[in-house]
Amino acid sequence: SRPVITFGTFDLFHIGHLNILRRARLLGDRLVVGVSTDALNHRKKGFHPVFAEEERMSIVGSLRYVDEVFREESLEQKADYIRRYNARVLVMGDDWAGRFDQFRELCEVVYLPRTDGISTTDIKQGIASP
Ligand code: C2G
Repeated sequence: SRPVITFGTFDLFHIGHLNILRRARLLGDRLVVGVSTDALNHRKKGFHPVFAEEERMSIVGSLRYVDEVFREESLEQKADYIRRYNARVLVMGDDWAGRFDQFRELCEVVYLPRTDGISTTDIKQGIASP
């Protein structure tokens, strides 16, 4: 089998999120998604996501492209997660290009182009200042 793994916050779930998960799933026969915890986001970005981790995990876990979700507790545990889920491919959007190249000794690493013109940050700004 050929499990694919990817990671993200997936806050205010939008079409860019759906596109990358669909394309990630096509690179293997099973997709496992690490959803960043509220605490990890707070550490990483300095604020909490709009939607709580339980809600973000439920949304991502209910998609037809997604076979399994787990909590991504720390950015530094990627190698552990790759091994635990026996991932053959790590997929990230190309905003992360080059950042995960060290995992090429464990699995393939693929950066997919992001969907243009949409982001959680833009959605939040659009709602705040219509
Ligand atoms: N994404 C995309 N197109 C967009 C927006 C996001 O392809 N318009 C992709 C990102 O490149 C990422 C995934 O969707 O691969 C999730 O994006 P975020 O929720 O912003 O997650 P991020 O903060 O990048 O978290 O360990 C890494 C982190 O957990 C990644």
